[in-house]
Amino acid sequence: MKITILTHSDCDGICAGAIALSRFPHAEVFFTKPASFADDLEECTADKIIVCDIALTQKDKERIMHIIKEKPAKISYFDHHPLDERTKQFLDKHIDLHHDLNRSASEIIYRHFENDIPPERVWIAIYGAIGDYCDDTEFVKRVEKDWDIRALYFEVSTLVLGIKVRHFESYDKKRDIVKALSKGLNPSDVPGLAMGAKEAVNAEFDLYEIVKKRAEKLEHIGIVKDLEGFGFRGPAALFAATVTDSILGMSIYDRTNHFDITVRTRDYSIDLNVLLSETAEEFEGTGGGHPQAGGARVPIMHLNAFLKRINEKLDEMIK
Ligand SMILES: [Mn+2]
Repeated sequence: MKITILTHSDCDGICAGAIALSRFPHAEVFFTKPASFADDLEECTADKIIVCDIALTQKDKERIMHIIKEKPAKISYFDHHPLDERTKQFLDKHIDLHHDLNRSASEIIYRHFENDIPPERVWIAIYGAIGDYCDDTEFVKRVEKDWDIRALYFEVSTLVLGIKVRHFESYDKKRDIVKALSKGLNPSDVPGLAMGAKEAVNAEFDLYEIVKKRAEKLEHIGIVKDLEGFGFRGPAALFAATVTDSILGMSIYDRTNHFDITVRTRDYSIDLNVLLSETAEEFEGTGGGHPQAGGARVPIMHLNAFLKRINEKLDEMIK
């Protein structure tokens, strides 16, 4: 039986993929992303397909449901991105669905396969959870106590930061990481990854200095625009909040007809997924993500109104 793992290429996706590969060592591993998932799923010829950490976009949802209906393959889907009720019901009926908004994809898939893989693979679940800011769960808090958490933090930092450097940009290099983790190796065992993490952390501290000079405050939002180094949008957004002492930070890029906005918050009582998806929609844009890490695309002409509306909503929230 041919088994294919389709997973996301960020830390959580790599870890979830490694857990799947640990369970099915002969499977093929392919990386995908929300924008290309429909094509990748359609082209997949495996008898069994395991999908991890891929959000279903509004745009492709109907097409994906159609593909699922037509495909004879057994599909398992492990994910934590928002899913509307109708799509969820469809998936529940037609595929093996494991969905939970409050846990990382890595935790979801680990808990599903935990009796069929070595117990030490729980480390990978913890790396994925921390990498996606989803470690504040009862499960992660409990298992973290079984290990030297400082060593685990070293490993997750190696992975999260190491994959940011050019050497690990390619899917082939990321697949090597998935294979290594699935066999019980740690991120720091992957040749070059720890040095890559050091390189990335240097770049991140340099970025902090740049953000400190360039960030501007617009009421509750710290903003940096068009920074060089597109790969550090999350930290840039967070630093913009920090250096301006704002609730929210945004890293904004001009994309000719729209703005690409990465958002982080320092106030964990705010749900960025809800805030960004609802507000972006008011201005003909799209937005969303996770409670503490999100993004939006907003048409050029609506940016100021979008920011004003976010500030109004934050005013209400902090009252
Ligand atoms: Mn994830």
